Amino acid sequence: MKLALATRNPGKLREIEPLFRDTPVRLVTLNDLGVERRPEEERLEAHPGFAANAMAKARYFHDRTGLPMMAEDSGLCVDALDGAPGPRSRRYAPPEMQARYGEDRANNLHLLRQLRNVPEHERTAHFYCAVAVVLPDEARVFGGRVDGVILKEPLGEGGFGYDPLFWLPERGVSTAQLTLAEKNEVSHRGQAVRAAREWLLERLANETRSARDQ
Ligand code: ITT
Repeated sequence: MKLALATRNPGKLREIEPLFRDTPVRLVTLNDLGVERRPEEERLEAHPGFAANAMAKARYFHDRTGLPMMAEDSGLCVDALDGAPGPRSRRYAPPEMQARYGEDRANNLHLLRQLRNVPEHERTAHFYCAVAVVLPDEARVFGGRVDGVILKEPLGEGGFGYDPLFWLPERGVSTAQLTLAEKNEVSHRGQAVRAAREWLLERLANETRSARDQ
């Protein structure tokens, strides 16, 4: 089965691809398919919730390609900021800052500034990920969440986005200090993608069984 992955974020691609290795699902990316970026794509993520954004992206690219499509919307929710940046995580820092420092670094700097007077015990946060799968006859959304604490300075070189600021108390590391496989074991994305994968594999197994029984 061919499944297209509707993301233009290389960090997400790196994490999702290994989760489909050794399965009958063959992942193809928007790049592989030559799906060029259009300005209207920015408006797909205007909903207030992760699930609605993920579904909007999956439906949009399903309509554009005609292929089974998986999309995800994810972000960081900080308790002391009433859940911000949330679904606006990629566009959190002001555009001038993003132009000057690059997206991820600007967002991290901006977050540290917003939390500068917040003590350690109030810096709790979570990453959330919604994964939407759109097939010709059915659409589903799956969720995943990981809890942590926002550090006062960046730590680690791996991952992407806010990983250098996201501390996992049980493991005693930031998510930027985990290998790809370790991050997938615990992360919001790992959980949501595995749930989507199990559902797809179950569907495939049922289809094979009913084709055999006919
Ligand atoms: P696509 O829509 O093309 O998939 P995007 O980068 O626009 O890619 P989102 O709108 O879902 O994706 O934004 C996700 C942002 O949330 C991402 O840019 C990071 O800043 C943050 N984020 C999500 N998951 C993360 C993770 O595992 N580690 C660190 N930061 C993460």
